[in-house]
Amino acid sequence: TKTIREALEEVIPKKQAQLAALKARHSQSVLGDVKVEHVIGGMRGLKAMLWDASVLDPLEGIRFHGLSIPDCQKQLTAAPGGKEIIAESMLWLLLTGQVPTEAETRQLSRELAEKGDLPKHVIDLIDSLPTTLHPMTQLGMGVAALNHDSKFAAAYEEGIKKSEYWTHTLDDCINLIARLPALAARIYRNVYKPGQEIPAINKDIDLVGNYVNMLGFGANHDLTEYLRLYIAIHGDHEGGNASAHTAHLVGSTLADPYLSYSAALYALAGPLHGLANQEVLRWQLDMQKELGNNITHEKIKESLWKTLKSGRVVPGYGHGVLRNPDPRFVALQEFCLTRPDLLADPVIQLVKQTSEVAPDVLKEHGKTKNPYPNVDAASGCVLYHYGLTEFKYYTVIFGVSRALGALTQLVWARALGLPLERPKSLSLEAIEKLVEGQ
Ligand code: CMX
Repeated sequence: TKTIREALEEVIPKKQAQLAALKARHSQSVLGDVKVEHVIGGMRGLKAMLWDASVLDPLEGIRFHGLSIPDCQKQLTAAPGGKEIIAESMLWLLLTGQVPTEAETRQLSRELAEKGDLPKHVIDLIDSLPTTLHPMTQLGMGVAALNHDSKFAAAYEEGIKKSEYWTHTLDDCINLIARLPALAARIYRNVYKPGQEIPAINKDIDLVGNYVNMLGFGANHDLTEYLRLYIAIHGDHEGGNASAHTAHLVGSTLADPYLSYSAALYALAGPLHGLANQEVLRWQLDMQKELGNNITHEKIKESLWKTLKSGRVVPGYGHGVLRNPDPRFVALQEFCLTRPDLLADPVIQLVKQTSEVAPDVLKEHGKTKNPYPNVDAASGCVLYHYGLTEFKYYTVIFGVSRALGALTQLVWARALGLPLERPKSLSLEAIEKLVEGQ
């Protein structure tokens, strides 16, 4: 059985050769035009980043090295006694481009469990924070403080060759992914369940199994399965989204993976990005309170218009790239459809009913380019059903997940020797001058 490092050692030279050939033959080939709308419009659609592990098609959604979410559900290893994809098999796929064997997946689970304990200074730091500090702020601080033990930073200080960057980056990325559950669980316990003892990491189970144990929900098999699926399918969403892009940008300065991912978490903490999953549930619960019993499509429609007319966005709908319902939303909805207790839950029913009404309302409203639900429309309500009701915490779970993709790409950016990112900016006057007479 190969280790993840051995698997990478096999694929890296091939990818390096592929990149070298592309550079030699096509450095000056054109991929598209840069228009003024790109410069003033958040760079939507501008092809300007290399990101190999996943590609987002506007109509069919995300593919991880060519595999759709249903493909992954068929091909990637589940936990013993479980059915859903686990984080380790997704991480292996993202990093190597290969579907791991069951033995490889289990070996990676063990490696992560063995490396999962937090150093004392991080425990002390997190325990010293006010419980009123947003859990995402705490997560970013804890991740940054883990850089105390960065192998990359230490090796860089000693002086290493560029060709060795990736191996130390890999050490840090694996250590960080391993430690995120203990960090995220500690934040949850401090803020919401103080005074309870956190169970030790079980070396024989998977990353998310341990995470759910440490959160205090280990006895709930369905929640554990849900979080396995959730964390696997939130793992990567190509490179241009704000959190992935931030990790990539900061990493390009050769700041170590802890600092790079800490910065990414603060991008994820914005309401237009990861914080939306906290917003969605709050908004749906307010809607439920407002509409009372016997909620009809008509009543939901009125409530949606109320949100829109007050100048707010409908959280959980729309997307920077997608132009169809998000297949991650579909996968999470399907999880609900197979479980009668979830189907009977009024909040889950409301989320489903809202997804039947909102696209037409948003089309009529006429602003958003994508009137369909994104993943955040569904993700929180299942957590709520299973008793993880603290929705300020939901983005933290997203943050545990997104590490899989963002850190994968840091390893690859260093393996491929990608340079410091430094696009050209222009003043308004400079843009006017350039376009005059065109
Ligand atoms: N409700 C109301 N209006 C919306 C909307 C929504 N859900 N989504 C987009 N719009 C509006 C935009 O605010 C924009 O209006 P203005 O021209 O007045 O500024 C207009 O439609 C065009 O926007 P767009 O090009 O369709 O969308 P963007 O690429 O600019 O933004 C996103 C994408 C996700 C930020 C936006 O759809 C949104 O705010 N959605 C709600 C928040 C949300 O669900 N975020 C989670 C996204 C997934 C994730 O990253 O986690």
